[in-house]
Amino acid sequence: MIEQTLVLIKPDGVKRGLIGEVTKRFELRGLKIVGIKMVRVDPDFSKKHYAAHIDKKFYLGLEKFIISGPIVAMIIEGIDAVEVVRKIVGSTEPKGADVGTIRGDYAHTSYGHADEQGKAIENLIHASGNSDEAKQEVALWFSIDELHSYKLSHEEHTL
Ligand code: IDP
Ligand code: MG
Repeated sequence: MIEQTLVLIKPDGVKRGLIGEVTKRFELRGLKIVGIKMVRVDPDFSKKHYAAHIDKKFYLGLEKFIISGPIVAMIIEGIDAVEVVRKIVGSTEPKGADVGTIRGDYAHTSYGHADEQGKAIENLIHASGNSDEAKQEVALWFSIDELHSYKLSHEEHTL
């Protein structure tokens, strides 16, 4: 199934200069970036995006983190893109994330360290967790006219 999913390069990823490294990984896998922009999130928008986490003990730290600098938001399209993108991104805690994933290659912080400091876990990337979340998040972050329809060269060559 061809799906669209939301990926955010969080403020830590932008500050680390990882925009190119992250987008490269999706592009080399053959996935298509159909929308991309740099944005600064405010507390109200954070509450919309992280609505499912508002009551969690780490929410305030998460909001502080997500509004702390510009974010690169992109919509990625491809076959089962939600699942494939989550695999490329790796598990939530960088310490335990598999080497070869973005979180496992470029970060190493732990839940324990984040909790000790009263901070959100800084894990470079957000990616929609499932198909329903992806549909909601694509609509929240991008308007129809910000999404583009085109063929990658490998799609043209297989026609
Ligand atoms: P995900 O980003 O892998 O989907 P979620 O459970 O949806 O993980 O959590 C959203 C974000 O909240 C995480 O990426 C991380 O930045 C932060 N977070 C999640 N759980 C904790 C925690 O226990 N302590 C601190 N921050 C957390
Ligand atoms: Mg999530």
